[in-house]
Amino acid sequence: MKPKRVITYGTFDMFHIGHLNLLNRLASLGDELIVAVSTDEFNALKGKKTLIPYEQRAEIVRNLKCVNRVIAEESWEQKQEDIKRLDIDLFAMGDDWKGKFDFLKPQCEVVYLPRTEDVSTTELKVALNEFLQEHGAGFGI
Ligand code: C2G
Repeated sequence: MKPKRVITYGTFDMFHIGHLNLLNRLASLGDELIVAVSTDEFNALKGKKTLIPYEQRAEIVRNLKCVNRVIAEESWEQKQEDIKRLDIDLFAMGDDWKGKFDFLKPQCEVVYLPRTEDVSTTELKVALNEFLQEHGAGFGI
C-alpha cells in the first residue's frame, strides 16, 4: 500500500502554535508530510518581509516530529510539478487560502483547514514591539 503523501506550502516566519497546529493536523491526514518553505526571494515576490532567514525557517520545520521532508518554495507555479514529481495524494493549506488552489484538484485532493485563531506572525511582531517598548527597548514603530 503506497504511503499517503501530504504537502503544504508556507513561509513559517517566527514559527508559532498556529503553524504547529496546522502541520500536526496535516500529518494526521496521511503517512508522510512534506512542507515547502518559501525562500527569502519568493517571499519578496509575495511582498512578504520575513524576520528569520530561509535556512533557519526550513531547519525549524525540518526538525518537527510531524514533518518528513522540507523542500524550497521558489515560485507560485511549482505546485503542479511538485505534486507530480513527489507523487502527492493531498494538498492542504490553512483556510485563509480557501479556494485559491482548487486548480490542483485534478491532480490530488485539496483541503483547507481552519486557521488557529488569535495568533499570526504579524500579531506576534506587534506584541513583541509593545513588550519591548514597555521594557525600554522598543523601536518606537
Ligand atoms: N496558519 C494557520 N493559523 C495561523 C497562522 C497560519 O493555520 N494562525 C497557516 C496558514 O493558513 C498557512 C500556514 O500556516 O497554511 C503557513 O502560514 P504562512 O507562513 O503565513 O504562509 P503564507 O505566507 O500564507 O504562504 O504558496 C502558498 C504560500 O507560500 C503560503
